[in-house]
Amino acid sequence: MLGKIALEEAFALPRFEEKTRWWASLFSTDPETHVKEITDITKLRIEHADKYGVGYQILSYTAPGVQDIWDPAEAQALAVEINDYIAEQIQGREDRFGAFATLSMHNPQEAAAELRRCVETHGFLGALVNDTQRAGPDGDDMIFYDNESWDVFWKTATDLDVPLYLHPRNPTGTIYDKLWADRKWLVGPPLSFAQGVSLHVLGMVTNGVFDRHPKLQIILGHLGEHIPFDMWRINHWFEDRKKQLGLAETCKRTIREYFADNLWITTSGHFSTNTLVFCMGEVSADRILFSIDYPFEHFEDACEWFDRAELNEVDKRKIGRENAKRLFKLGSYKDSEA
Ligand code: GRE
Repeated sequence: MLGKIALEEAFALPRFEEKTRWWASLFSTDPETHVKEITDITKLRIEHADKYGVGYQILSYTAPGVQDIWDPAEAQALAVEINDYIAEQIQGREDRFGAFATLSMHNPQEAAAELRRCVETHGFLGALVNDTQRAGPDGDDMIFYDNESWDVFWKTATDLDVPLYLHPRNPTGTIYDKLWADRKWLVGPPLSFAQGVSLHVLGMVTNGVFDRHPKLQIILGHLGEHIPFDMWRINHWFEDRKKQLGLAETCKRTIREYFADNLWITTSGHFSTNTLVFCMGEVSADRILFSIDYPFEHFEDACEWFDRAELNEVDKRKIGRENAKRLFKLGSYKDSEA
């Protein structure tokens, strides 16, 4: 399929080359290529995209990014630097690239103001945040965005009518020491990423964020960070026990309704037709978006898998680009019929 749209596509600042190389050494089979790919913005990405039929990419700053910085002033300065950098890099290539804002999530008002600046002055299409914000004197605290102090931020996102991509980050500090240090191979894609994001987003569901902000749109990668698999069980527990659990007050709709109205999932880093078809059954093809997870994954693997997957053509077009055009209002996106 030509003209696919992809939206979990990472870049890094060239000045952090050493850090990028270290991260790549943990996760990549070819760290040198990874460093080149993640710091390139428009050359290699367009070559890959042309070869594999991707018309439009939404770029975001790599994990853990600003969520790893527990000093609030330093985090804010870095977010602004990243946003201005990527805006400049993709200028003139708006036919092929959009961007998500990078945000320091220490302070809801400040995060809201930076989101507004990025959308209004840079034309960004939303934000991507790497799970909880590290905070506190030694970075061991975690800020979740599921309590009422974040309402000002979620209101800004809905006023601006842009989605937020809730991306994982690696476990750190005490949580790492207690849960993961003795089983470190489970950090990242095998388990910890999905566990972190699913906890956070189900916290948003049960703490009433979507009831207070019914128009809010949140995107989850990796085919929904394990939640679709547990949909029946979560629904069963919440609905049968809502009153008993005291949940009826804060969580007025069913988990399936939040998925139909507020949540999207992408195929980033999860190229299994079996799992995709299963997710289509649980959340419907109307809420699934193609993505790659470049350069942690390859265009070739994602695109050849998707193009060959045995899906009906209507669903394939929805997942490959039409849903993204609808969510991001890419009406003028020219490659759509290419
Ligand atoms: C990511 O998307 O940020 C990521 C990593 C490390 C491994 C896989 C992955 O940071 O998708």
